[in-house]
Amino acid sequence: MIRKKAIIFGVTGQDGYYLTKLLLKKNYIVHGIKRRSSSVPTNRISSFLNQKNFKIHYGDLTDTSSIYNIIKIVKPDEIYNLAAQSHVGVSFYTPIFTANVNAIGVLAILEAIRTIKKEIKFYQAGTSEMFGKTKEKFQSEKTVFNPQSPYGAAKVFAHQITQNYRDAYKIFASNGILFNHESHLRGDNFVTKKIVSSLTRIKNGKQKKLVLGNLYSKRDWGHAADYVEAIYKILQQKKPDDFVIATGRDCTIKEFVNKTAKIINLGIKWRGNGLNEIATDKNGKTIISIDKKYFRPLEVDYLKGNAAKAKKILKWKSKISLEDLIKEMVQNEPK
Ligand code: NAP
Ligand code: G4F
Repeated sequence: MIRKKAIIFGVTGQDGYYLTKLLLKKNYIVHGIKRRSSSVPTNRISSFLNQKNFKIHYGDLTDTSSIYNIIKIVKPDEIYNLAAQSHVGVSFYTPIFTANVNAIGVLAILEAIRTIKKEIKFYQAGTSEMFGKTKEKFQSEKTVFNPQSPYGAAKVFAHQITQNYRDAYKIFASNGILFNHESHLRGDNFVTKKIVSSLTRIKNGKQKKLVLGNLYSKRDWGHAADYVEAIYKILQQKKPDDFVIATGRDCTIKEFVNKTAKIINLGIKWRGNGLNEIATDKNGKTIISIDKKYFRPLEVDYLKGNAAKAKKILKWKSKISLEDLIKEMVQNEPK
């Protein structure tokens, strides 16, 4: 039996873990690309490191030669580009690095595919951040992009250059437009992980306070394990295309805090507003407060996706509820 070969850029990240697990289960040979500077040991993927169908290569999306060489050596059937400077807030501090990785890095992969082997199928990890400020209640593949950060703007370039290579060179290049998806493997500085970890530590007497930014933006949160199934399906279609992947539910940051507090049985009461808003515990002690430093120069106020196209064509829908996602995150917190 001939096994399919896949390259995953961004293998050490949250989605990298879930996608590797899925592809290994489907009998792929997976070539994961990690940076020299990736954390050692690569915690999320350590369980794959001794599997014979999993191979690691050093590479960096800012180093075009490394991308070219890996693709030339492996000549994979599929490439999944999950690599990015993925933090929207950080992109305001590192805009040029973010653009180099998230925009030019994608072009470098496409150029390598075009010159080495045009039959390689390519997946680009696009994002709901590309919609940015929008008037549309539900965002779909037809919604106009209006990004509000260097991160979002770089991802729009990546999305459009992927479409451009598809049209110009007939490369099987597809974009996912994924809304927020989380898990216990989410990076510590994203808001869901920060809330779950901090409230758990507060409950266990290991932390005094959780400090947050904007409590009132709305996000459409799903589970990463569900979303990598959609990513895989996108590359198994007969023709390349772009798909919104979302749950169709929205929730504010404050509602997420309340749901988490309820799940871990931590009684909290809110009072005040703006920068003075706080939450207290049952003894009246402040356990949540707000700091300006976590606000962004521009905010994306609400995101809620319409994944009807994915449901119809990919036969995909989100299966894990927000409550179950939070429970899974809580259960995996250190005791
Ligand atoms: P993540 O956990 O932050 O992982 C990002 C990955 O990119 C890591 O493996 C990181 O490697 C790698 N990376 C960063 N800079 C790189 C560079 N210069 N060269 C090569 N690799 C580099 O992100 P995620 O949540 O798994 O998301 C995966 C992708 O989906 C990202 O492109 C993100 O922008 C996009 N996305 C995510 C969401 C979401 O809600 N999670 C939604 C929409 C789109 P290191 O370990 O070396 O840092
Ligand atoms: O968790 P966040 O940092 O995620 P954000 O900005 O929505 O981006 C994530 O989802 C995108 C998909 O839409 C991905 F493309 C991207 O790679 C990333 O995975 O922030 C969520 C919301 C924001 O409105 C932010 O202002 O939470 C608000 N927030 C409030 N306090 C905070 C905090 N965000 C963070 N990170 N930290 C806070 O203390």
